[in-house]
Amino acid sequence: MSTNSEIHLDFDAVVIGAGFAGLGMLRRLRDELGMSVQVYETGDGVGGTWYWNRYPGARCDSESYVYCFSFSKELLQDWNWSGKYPEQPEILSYLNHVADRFDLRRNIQLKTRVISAKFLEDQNHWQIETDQGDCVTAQFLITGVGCISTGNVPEIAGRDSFEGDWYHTGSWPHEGVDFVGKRVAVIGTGSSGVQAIPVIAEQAKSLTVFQRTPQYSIPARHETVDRRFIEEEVKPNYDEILEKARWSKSGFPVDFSERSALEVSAEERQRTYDAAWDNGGMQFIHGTFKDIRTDIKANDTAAEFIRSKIREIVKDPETLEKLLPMDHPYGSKRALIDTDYFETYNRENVELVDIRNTPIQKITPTGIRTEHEEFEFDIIVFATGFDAMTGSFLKMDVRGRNGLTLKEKWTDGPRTYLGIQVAGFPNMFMITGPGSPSVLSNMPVAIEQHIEWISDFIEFLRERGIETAEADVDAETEWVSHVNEVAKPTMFMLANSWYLGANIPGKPRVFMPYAGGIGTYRRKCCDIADNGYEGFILSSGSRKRASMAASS
Ligand code: N01
Repeated sequence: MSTNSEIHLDFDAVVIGAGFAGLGMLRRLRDELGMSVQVYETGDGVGGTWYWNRYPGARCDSESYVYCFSFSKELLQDWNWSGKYPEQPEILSYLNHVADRFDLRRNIQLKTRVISAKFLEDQNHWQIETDQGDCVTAQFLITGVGCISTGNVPEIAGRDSFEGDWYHTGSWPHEGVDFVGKRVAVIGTGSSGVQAIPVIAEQAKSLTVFQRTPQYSIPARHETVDRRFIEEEVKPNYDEILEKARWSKSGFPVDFSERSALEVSAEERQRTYDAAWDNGGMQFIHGTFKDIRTDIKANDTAAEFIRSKIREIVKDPETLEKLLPMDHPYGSKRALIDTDYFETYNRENVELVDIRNTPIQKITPTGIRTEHEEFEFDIIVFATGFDAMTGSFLKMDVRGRNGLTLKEKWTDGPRTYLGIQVAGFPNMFMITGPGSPSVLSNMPVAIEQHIEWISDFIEFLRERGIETAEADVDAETEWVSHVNEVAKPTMFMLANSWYLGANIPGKPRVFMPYAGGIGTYRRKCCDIADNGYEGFILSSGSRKRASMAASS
């Protein structure tokens, strides 16, 4: 309902997605800013990534005590993780607990996909439509659609002719999959594949892994959580621990090494790598040497160490040869940690097919045919990743000023200011959008930084009666070149990875996340806010707005 002088909006803000980002944003806007908020979520439950990714072995690579929200001291003290790394069912329970504890569900509409969002220029607000027939208006549109949430099932010839069952790791059936007695294929050896393969191998009659790129991976050394560490060292010091994570390079409260791999003796280097391998986890990439991500010679020392470990583990010489990563530096693709990944290839029921040398020709009704062989399967698992960072945005019809679509705007790759806003799309805020550290950080730390910064910005706008905030196109251009500059000297540019969009045929090859570190990025965001939100065009419209009171 609108009149010339007054516009009635359905909501102050619409949030898309009910994962970590959407839940946190809803709580903050509704309970701290008193805004009316509607969340739309495609799934029939909350949880985002952790709702969909239920494949066997799914868990997070961040240690559990830092994979959480930090906004509630009581929540931090009350919640007890059971594993060193949080497992998917437990993360999902945690997010459901958050939804219940903070009474979030009443503003979340499940089983509802946002199909379009249009900025109505004459009225300075967004109109959002869903696949359930909703058509609502809101001053702010906030996306919490996830960075790795639109699955990539490659269009291999004959894919739809397969008569067995097939699954993508990113949309796993809730009732689970029974592999017992089954001949199973897994295509893909990224984070998902490396986690799923050892677990599936234990259950299946046979497992054939189709590998395009061999991986570097470090043992996770997953175990039950160290209760003494949590009760005596973490819980009493949570504030300091989380503050350290917030200003760190990658969202973890760890000390990064200041030593160069090239300035220590070979013995010292070996000792350092051995200790990190034995301790397991991300310490190998963060805590060994400062230059393994920036200097190819330093990187070679780490890469060769990992190859030496793979050689120690894998017994069959032919399989070993296929598993040795030789074509890209360590850490140029997402760093992996695993549980018995390489050991799994010593099992009698596991076979590895190198599809670089013998590409898949087609999927047949009964299995997979490569150039050299025909395989029969009951189940094919696609662990083939995601159309990351932009896929979930471009699935929706998002239109800004002059009817420009986000798809048109991002034809040559995503363009954003801070990974938070897009010029020409006023009042649309992205939580962990392309151009922000997001996937290069422990995700909850990156997500919360955006939730806080965006909601502070919205509060600033509301207090001053400013109707729209919009990234300035020059600020956006500068940010895009800064993101590129920062990525240039890193190893990330030396591999075909989803960070670069290289996994999706036809996707522009652009490095999408900000590689300068979450702490540095946070500082930049704070400075921009302190300078009156420089780089944003702020406009006060002439219309009076009557918005709903905070949701009841
Ligand atoms: O996907 P990926 P993912 N034919 O893109 C192969 C997060 N995550 O789901 O390397 C054959 O990494 C592809 O080969 P190549 C994490 O950020 C976190 O595993 O492109 N193969 C690769 O081997 C992660 O990085 C956690 O040559 C094809 C695999 O499939 C991100 O999600 C757990 C192919 C895809 O690997 C994505 O991980 C899980 C094709 N056409 C995920 N297309 C944890 O925290 C692709 N591949 C533990």
